[in-house]
Amino acid sequence: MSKILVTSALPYINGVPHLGHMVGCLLPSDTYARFMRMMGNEVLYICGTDEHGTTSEVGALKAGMDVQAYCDMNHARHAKTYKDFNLSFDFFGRTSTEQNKEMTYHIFEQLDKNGFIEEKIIKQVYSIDDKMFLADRYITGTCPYCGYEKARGDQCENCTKVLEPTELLDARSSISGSKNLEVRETKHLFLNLPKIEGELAAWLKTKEPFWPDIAYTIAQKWLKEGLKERCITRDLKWGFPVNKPGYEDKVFYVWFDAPIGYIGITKQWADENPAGRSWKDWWQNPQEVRHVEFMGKDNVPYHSITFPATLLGTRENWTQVDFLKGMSYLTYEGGKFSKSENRGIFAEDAVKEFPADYWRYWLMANAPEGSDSSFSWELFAGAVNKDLNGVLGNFVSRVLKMTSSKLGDKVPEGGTYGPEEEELASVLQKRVNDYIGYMEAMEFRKALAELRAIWVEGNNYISTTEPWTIIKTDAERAGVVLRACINLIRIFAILAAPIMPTIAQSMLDRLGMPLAGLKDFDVKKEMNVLKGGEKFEVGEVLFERITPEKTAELKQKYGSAN
Ligand code: B3M
Ligand code: ZN
Repeated sequence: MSKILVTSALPYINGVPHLGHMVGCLLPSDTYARFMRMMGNEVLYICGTDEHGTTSEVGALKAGMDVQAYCDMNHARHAKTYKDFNLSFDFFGRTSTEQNKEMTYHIFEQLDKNGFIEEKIIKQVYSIDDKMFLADRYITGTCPYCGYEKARGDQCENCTKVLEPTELLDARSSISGSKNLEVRETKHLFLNLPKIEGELAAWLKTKEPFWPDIAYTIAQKWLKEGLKERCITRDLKWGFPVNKPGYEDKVFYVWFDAPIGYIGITKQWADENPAGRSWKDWWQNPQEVRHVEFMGKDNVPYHSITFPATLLGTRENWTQVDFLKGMSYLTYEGGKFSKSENRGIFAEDAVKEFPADYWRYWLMANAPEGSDSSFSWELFAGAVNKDLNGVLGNFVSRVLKMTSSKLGDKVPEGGTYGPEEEELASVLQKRVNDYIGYMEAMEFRKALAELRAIWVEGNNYISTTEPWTIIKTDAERAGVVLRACINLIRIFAILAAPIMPTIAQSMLDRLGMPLAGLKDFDVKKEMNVLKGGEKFEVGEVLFERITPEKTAELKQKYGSAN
């Protein structure tokens, strides 16, 4: 048994998670955590809301709320959505806690002591009316290159040019609209990344054979371009006040304390559940812990460069990321999800339309692993109707209904498996091994294709053995076939459990069987778990079909691509 620490990028508190966020880190991490538990490992799965930064201040301002109250409200909203999606976090915490503050202070002090912190004076735009320095993206103005009037201070969305906020014409605060702006000098702290670059590159090299391309290439690109010093403080009120004399009125930059949040949240988990739990067993135990992280590709640089460098600079024995699964983006009908333009389905609405497992299946089967993938209502309805309802659901109801009507509500007894069942077990064993291999490697699209192929084998078996025909002449043989099929229902449930936990449970409940593990999964043995005589229930249909009318209605309701 190994200790596996699973983390997923910590979602920003002010954002409303859409399907892209779900599939970009949350669902893959949950699937992996569930799978690794079923493989008999000791798993700790940690997540939480990322709460600091200007966006929280601005969000609270717009909502007319105090920032803390705004974060409390949104934290609860995130937690509910993830619960509805059945994410099996061991703990869902927050980055704004005392525990994280303590951890952030400690790490900063170590970095400072070891000479990795520099002081610099920089120029920033100050809004006199807002009484605050403005982050680059909170300055709006006319792009000097293309004339676009709503260019942001960091980049023009229209011509994609990267800008300095001082280049904007007719610049104004995005918060109040005030043009009463001036450039002021301000003193900040920087993390000296160039100083640790060599050490970081050597560390990264040890990951090369294991990390998926998407993460490794991004990290290498950053190193190749050469690292720059990174400002880790901000002139804001919402955040952890900097624990260094002369910086009391500044806070740490959100990207400094957010990844430390994984550790702070683990400490919160240990503090709130003191029975033998220690955060150090997970975070200061690199020899025994394998740390696997999941995130969208935009977050990869922070987790492969900045945060590992931060931990290296402390000169302490931290658990670093061992495997970084970077994901591409999911688009909505080929375009961007946008709350403000009312386009795309967001997670909290998704579970109101269909059970979470429908989404979990579709999203994982179409996970944007190598490149971006696109959600469309037709594709979604197609998968629910064909794969879930047509292949899996049909198999389950056909087998249970037929057995019940022809032979009664008990698993058929008598007779023994013959060559057909031997053959089925060996075909399935190969597929199961592949499925488990893909899940271990976090190649989710391939894993789900294999899972579906396993269900198809069940359908092929019942079509070729035709128990409905042989029952007329050989009831015992028909009973053997149906017993094999009922055992397959249990096997299919166990295999599907990391992806569709509720459906899996419902399948097992019909058979009165508990969930079992996946370690050393032996199909032949598993096909003999239900020996005959056990009571079962036919139950309701597992999946509802989605009609073309419903599909059209959903498209209308959630918008189509622009
Ligand atoms: N909150 C960005 C995001 O949600 C950021 C991740 C933090 S991980 C420590 O995509
Ligand atoms: Zn422009």
